Amino acid sequence: KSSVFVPSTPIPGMKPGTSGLRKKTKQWMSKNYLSNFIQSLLDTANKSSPPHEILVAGDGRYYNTLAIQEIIKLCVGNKIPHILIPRTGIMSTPAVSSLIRSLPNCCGGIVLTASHNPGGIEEDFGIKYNEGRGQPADESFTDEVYERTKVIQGFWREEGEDIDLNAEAGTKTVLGSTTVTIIDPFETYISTLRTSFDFPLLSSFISDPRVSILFDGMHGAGGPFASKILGDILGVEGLMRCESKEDFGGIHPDPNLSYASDLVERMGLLPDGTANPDFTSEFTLGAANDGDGDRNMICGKGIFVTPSDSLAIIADRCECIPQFKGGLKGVARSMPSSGAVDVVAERKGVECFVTPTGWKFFGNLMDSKEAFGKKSYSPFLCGEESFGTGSDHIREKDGLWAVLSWISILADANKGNEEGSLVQVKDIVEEHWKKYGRHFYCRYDYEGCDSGAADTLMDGLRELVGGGGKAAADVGGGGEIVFESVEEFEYTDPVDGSFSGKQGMVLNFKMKSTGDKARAVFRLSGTGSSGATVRLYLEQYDGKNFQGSAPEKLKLLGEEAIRISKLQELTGREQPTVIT
Ligand code: VG1
Ligand code: CO
Repeated sequence: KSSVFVPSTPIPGMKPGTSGLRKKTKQWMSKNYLSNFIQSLLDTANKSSPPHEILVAGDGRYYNTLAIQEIIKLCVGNKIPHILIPRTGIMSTPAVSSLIRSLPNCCGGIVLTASHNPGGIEEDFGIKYNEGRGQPADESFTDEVYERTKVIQGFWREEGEDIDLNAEAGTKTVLGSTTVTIIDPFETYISTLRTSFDFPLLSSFISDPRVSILFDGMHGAGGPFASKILGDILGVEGLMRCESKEDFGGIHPDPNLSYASDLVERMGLLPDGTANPDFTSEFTLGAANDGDGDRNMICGKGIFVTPSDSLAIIADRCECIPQFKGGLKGVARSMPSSGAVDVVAERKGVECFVTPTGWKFFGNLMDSKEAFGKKSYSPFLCGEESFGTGSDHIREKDGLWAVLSWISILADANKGNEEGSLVQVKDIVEEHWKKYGRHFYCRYDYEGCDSGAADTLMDGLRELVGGGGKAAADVGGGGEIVFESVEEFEYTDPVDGSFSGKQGMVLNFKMKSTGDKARAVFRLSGTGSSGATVRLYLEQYDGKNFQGSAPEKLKLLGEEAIRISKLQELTGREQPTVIT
């Protein structure tokens, strides 16, 4: 057996999106598809520094095991000295990031996941690459991979025995000039979380008989990690759907009001996120993770915490988390996320960045000092409206980290409260709104739209920039919501100067009676595997009235945005697929 060069020809459409390349599983399984992409990826990684050690892990979805076995053969063919595989082949994305960071010789990780997209032979599979600091590959890297997929002539491969993915951690197999080592998926990540949080404090709070926590793993990669950390170590009893499954039990593993409906119901909530007047939940905290364990949804008894509010509240109270004892130095949010965290940062005198969608933009800010010799923003907090929250303990969003942050906040709010009734999530959120005002927020997703129609919609909005089309857009509007302007969001990375254009169209509004600002943002999703998903993000600040349902409050704004963008005429959609 030896390494052979297998001739192949370029396959179109291998352009990674917001977070890796996502396609239908069957496409990945078609001839040379996986091999072409992996060879292009290894060639790109090889350019910066020849890969010495690579981690290969996935979220456990259908094709995970087969793909790992094939990628090993390709890595052996490419004479990569060392490959690390977690036992079972399954690791959450945050655990991957933390492990890469802990290994001095590891150049990166190939992560087999389509994250929150459904899994199975008829559904989605995907591949992401995380670089040596544990961060998602940046645009220059993924652009380079794409360029190579367009000219590839073949790939290196070496036939060999399959690796036993259930072997004990530490088991080594030598294949050609490569050593494959099975490693423990949990160890490093658990010790990272132990340095971020006060585990003894958390477990003593959890053991309080008044406290009860419900966690939904959505049958994703976060499940086994939650069982170990929340269950075995911290004593949480309410664990649901924590065994990972190849098809996520047939569900859409995206923790939001629509797709985590069981949890939402058990938390005493209606599908629009408001309290169910006929049902009081027994749970203090409810949380869910997505397919690869990097997203989180947070609910309390009868209250849903929007991800943007969750970030703002964690920022406001972060000093109760050991990681932030020294004081918060920087925060960031993706542009479509609400401005709730901006207000907290301003009051705390902490620098606040607004970045394009996707976690890769946070990494440079976190590493500004170490990797770029600039000012340090550590400890750093960041998040996205798409149920992503995290910090610089790793370089990915982290579903479990967010849950532990909320348990820390609850424990702190109940310090010294041994007998009375518990301070609940609802109390914490309402107190926050009282202090800072409320950023009402929700998102409409229109999935599976025609790509041409979606592009026309965005182009139409682009024409309104600069006020040229303002008069036209105003016709039929008026009333309480006054349309002000349209702008296109672009970003120049303050650390390395790289530029990202076309990051979303922002429509600015003002409320006539109060002068409060409102905003509607349009973006096309970069994580789908077919067609186009139009996302419409709605946000309205209210400094006085905090009560009520966000979708209800934002209905008028939504109608205005839909009218101005001509969404209905262009896409033929009467209703969004998902409101969250
Ligand atoms: C979506 C979210 C974005 C998130 C990305 C990856 O991207 O909007 O905030 O970073 O998914 O999340 P898009 O381009 O579809 O809007 V994950 O958990 O799927 O890796
Ligand atoms: Co994810």
